[in-house]
Amino acid sequence: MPDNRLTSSRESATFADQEVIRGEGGETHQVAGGDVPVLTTQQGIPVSDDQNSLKVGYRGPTALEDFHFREKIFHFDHERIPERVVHARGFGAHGFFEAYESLSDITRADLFQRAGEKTPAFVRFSTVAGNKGSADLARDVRGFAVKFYTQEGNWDLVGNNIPVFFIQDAIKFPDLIHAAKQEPDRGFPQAQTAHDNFWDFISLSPEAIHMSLWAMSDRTIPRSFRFMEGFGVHTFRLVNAEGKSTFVKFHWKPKLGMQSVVWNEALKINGADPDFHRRDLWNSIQAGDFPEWELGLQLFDEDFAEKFDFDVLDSTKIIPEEILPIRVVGRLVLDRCVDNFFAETEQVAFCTQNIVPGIDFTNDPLLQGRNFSYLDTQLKRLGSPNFTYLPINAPKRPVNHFQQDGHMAMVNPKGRANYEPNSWGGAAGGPREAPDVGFKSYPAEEQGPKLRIRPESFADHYSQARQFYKSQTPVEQTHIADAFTFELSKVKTVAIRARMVSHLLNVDQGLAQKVATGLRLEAMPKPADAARPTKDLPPSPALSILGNPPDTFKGRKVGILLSDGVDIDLVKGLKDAITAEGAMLEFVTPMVGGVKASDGTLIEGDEKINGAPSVVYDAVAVLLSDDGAKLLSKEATARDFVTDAFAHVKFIAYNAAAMPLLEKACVAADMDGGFTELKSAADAKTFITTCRKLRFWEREPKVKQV
Ligand code: HDE
Repeated sequence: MPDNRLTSSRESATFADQEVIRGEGGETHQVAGGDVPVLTTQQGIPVSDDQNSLKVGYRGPTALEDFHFREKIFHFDHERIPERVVHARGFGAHGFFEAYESLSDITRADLFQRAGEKTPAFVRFSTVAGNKGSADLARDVRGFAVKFYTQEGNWDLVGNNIPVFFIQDAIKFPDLIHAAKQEPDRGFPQAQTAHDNFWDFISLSPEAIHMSLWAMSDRTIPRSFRFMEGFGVHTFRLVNAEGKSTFVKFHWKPKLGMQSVVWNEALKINGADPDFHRRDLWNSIQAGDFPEWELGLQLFDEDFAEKFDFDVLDSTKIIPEEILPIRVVGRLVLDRCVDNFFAETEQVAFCTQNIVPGIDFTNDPLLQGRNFSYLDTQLKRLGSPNFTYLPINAPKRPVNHFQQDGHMAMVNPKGRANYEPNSWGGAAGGPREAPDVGFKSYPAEEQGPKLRIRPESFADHYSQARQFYKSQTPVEQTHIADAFTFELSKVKTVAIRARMVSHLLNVDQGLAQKVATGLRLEAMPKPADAARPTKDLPPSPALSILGNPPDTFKGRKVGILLSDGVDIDLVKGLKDAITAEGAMLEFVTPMVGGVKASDGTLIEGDEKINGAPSVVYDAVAVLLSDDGAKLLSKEATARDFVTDAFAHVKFIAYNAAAMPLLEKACVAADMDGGFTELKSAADAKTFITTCRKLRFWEREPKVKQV
């Protein structure tokens, strides 16, 4: 019998697909589902009854001697470890880094020596301010932390998706984070900076203004981890075999280009699917659609550093790509999801101090502080200095040292020698240092008085903020003004709103005016006192997301709303066009069991209409029958599906029969170039080609009046 079903690109998992590996090995016994391992306690004692605790009498108290019950509850009670003090919510995946060329002239780091060499890697993406259980689409910086398991030890490049930071000196980090997280008296708001404490701190810290421009841009509401850039932020050093040092800034460029959502969409995604980003990464890797980034280096010497307008040790500044081009040297591919979230994503410990021979630090005061903080925090979080033995943290090369014992010591070398020098001779004496191959710090010359100062060269806080704003397209500039207006509207203290606007006056008069108007400030404040006047730097086009579109719809997802009786050829044509582009699709149906198409084919639903609002898709299609349109135009969730897609300036495909729904959703009278009518299957290709622009931005001024 022919299989009369049409499914989307997402195959549903069956129970049989799921690998059961818990408790592998040991004795087995027969149950209804087959031969399974015998359930045991942690001590390996076979368990006869896991449903009932041991009681005295039929309705009596539980006996203290019920070791199985006590062990089970005891372990459960201790399942949680402290969440990260920042970047608590994260999602990780495995992959590899592949070098395109040998960089042996610049660095002796092993992973950069041989073209084509692959180094295993683990990446954890995160939000900064929210707690572990917060929502993925918070307006926030994203962490982009990469652990490279090189043949000369682990190198952690613990970066963000924004190339600058809020503060210049690590000593301010606790203040910044306290101000950003929930207010201590009330414990809210969480996972958002739209509150008084945050903007109070920022408005009192001019050094934070540049990063606030980035934070209020669309960079902080990415569509997916897969469509984000990453940055090492600080200036690091690369050191070659001759000991020559070259300064470097690290960049990650997503192969599929950058993409963000719009703010109203972000708010709604958080409700519809708080796991939107992690689900997206998981699904794309499981589907074999492996996310990829290229590693780019900005390389420079002391001479460049001297001549550059800003201090290269100041993490609130970038070096524009137009001044110092990026050299692409390799790619990072994420091709494997974790087997166990806790063991890998939660227990992974990134430390900025983890560098390998050929890579070194600079005196960036933020980096210097980080080098203390990460190791320190891992001890608290993971509970023992032996966290380096956890498989996710262990180097993929042998380790040999004389450190020993401690909580949870899992790798305990044999033999007598636990110190050096010793006179036990040969292998019995244990490892010894190797001056020829071991890590050597770059012998930078340092001297001077001990001072608690901020260098003069760090004093210009506004010029690059202005440059960033000027580098954005008009649509992006509007989003920045809207984001400031939104966040400051949540600030109750009017003086703080005005103080922020006083800084924006030093960035761009027009931006300050838009925000002041948006807030209905009674009077425009005076510009904030500035240590340095704002320079009018030339725009850096590379800083815009919309100015650098991807020109593909690959990796994106279409939501197709269907009803019973839909024309099967239209559905097939659209599915084919989407698949040919390398994009994904989901069928959204009135009932999850699916719809019966015109020819009787069962089209299985991926989502029920109220479980998949259009915010979770990049573009939508509404393909209905006459009866289907009649039904769905009375269904609020179907109307929202269309209204939201329209408001979020998405491309919309429809068939003629769907018009009653478009009318009820109040979009029929405003149909614009973002709509494509699918008269026949051939029109689907036109629709997908149109979707490569990702959004129909021309519509935005028409749907936003306030
Ligand atoms: Fe972090 N940061 N940070 N940070 N950071 C942590 O370490 C810290 C900074 C970044 O997925 C903590 O393991 C200080 C810049 C990422 O596990 C902690 C300062 C950048 C992650 C810490 C900074 C980052 C962290 C908390 C100011 C971008 C998540 C948990 C000097 C270049 C890593 C942990 C993961 C995590 C300290 C500033 C990125 C407390 C003191 C700048 C991606 O140690």
